[in-house]
Amino acid sequence: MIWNTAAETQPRAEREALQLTRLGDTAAWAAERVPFYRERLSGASLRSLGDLARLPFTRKGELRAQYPFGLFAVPQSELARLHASSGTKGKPTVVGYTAADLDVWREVMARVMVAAGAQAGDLLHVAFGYGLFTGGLGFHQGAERIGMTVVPASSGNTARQCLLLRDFRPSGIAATPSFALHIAETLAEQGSKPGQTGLRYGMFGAEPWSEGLRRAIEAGLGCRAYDIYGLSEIIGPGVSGECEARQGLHICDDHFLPEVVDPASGASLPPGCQGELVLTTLTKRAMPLIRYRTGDITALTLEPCRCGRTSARMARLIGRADDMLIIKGVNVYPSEVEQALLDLEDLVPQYQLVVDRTGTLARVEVQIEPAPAFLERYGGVEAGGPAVAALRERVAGRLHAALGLSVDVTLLPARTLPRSEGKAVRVVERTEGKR
Ligand code: DLL
Repeated sequence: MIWNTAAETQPRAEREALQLTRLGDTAAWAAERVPFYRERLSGASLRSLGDLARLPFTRKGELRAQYPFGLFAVPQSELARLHASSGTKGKPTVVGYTAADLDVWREVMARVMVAAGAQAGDLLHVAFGYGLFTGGLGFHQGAERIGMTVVPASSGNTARQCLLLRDFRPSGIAATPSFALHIAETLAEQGSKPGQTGLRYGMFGAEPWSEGLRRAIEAGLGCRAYDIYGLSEIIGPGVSGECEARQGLHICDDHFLPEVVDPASGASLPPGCQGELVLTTLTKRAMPLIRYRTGDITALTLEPCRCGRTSARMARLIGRADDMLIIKGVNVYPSEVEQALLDLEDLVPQYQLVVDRTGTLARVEVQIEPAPAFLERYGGVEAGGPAVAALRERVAGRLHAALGLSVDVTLLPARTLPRSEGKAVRVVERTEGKR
């Protein structure tokens, strides 16, 4: 199903003409109303979409420097809503929406949710956090626009989430993939079989997740899992999402213009090349952003999709440029470790990477938990024994083959790794003397 056929299947040439007109309007709007952009855009001529590459980037640090309201293009009285990014360091990045911006957000959410199978009349369980984080309210408003029945469960309280899922029997669920997995694990512990909740589709995002995790969630919840991407600075969830084909995420590119650049040099990269996603808002009024460096690593394609949508698509993210670890000179994204591990039967699909930079060379320890069936068969990990040692070897061998890197592997007792109720923390730094 397609939510907005006219917009989503618009021929590419028409789409690009619309993008150019909207880009000109956005640049003029920003230059006129935001001092930060006035100088940067002075003398800019936007005769073709290619001219965009000559404009300066906008970076996260510059947004922080304008805290809280310095980048707004409308007075506070014209703002309908504020949200803030979930960053953990220092002050949050504040974003604002006019009433018209909220309408755009509902529209793009409706598109990505319908692409994942959402329909009017369905019951939707929203287990993203509600509040300044854009996840909960973003899905909530999209669901209302479609005409769904929303259960605003928010995040946390996993036992209660399981109770609601069993008793209300929603058609869809929206959550971070790590929280969805935690819910699936808890349902299994309570004796529910996958499929018993009646879920048909799940919409997951807000953090990187691998195909292996997708399979684990689908097996655990008995539903099809779809990837939805977005970031607060641009709008929240709804920038892009997968359709039935699940061959990349369709970008709502009549509202957000994508580019991919080399993260080091900033040079534009052609379709198919992996690099940093840069987004320009085309319709946002409260906080237009021009060439925003998302920090997210992906590749674009303009190839037609079998679903009929004509938008640019982005590949599933492998992670953020700043999540990349450099271990013994090898570049590693946590999602690559996840992908290598999740197909191993004898493990639960949970892991943590402990990075130790206290020595001269950074080391990484991969902490994992054996599956309950394995523990039952061979006893706890504390007991040691050849089966535990063999499993450790197998994991180390798999990681070496996938990453070209020797890592220390630690098997932990059941339920020791922290379970996530929002965005999972996969990488922790070991400080001296602390294990
Ligand atoms: O996480 C918005 C969102 C909510 C997206 C719910 C999808 C679902 P922020 O808190 O500003 O906004 O974090 C944005 O999260 O730059 C990516 O690094 C990461 N991210 C978001 N979606 C995905 C995804 C929300 N599908 C940051 N896959 C982004 C991988 C994702 N990473």
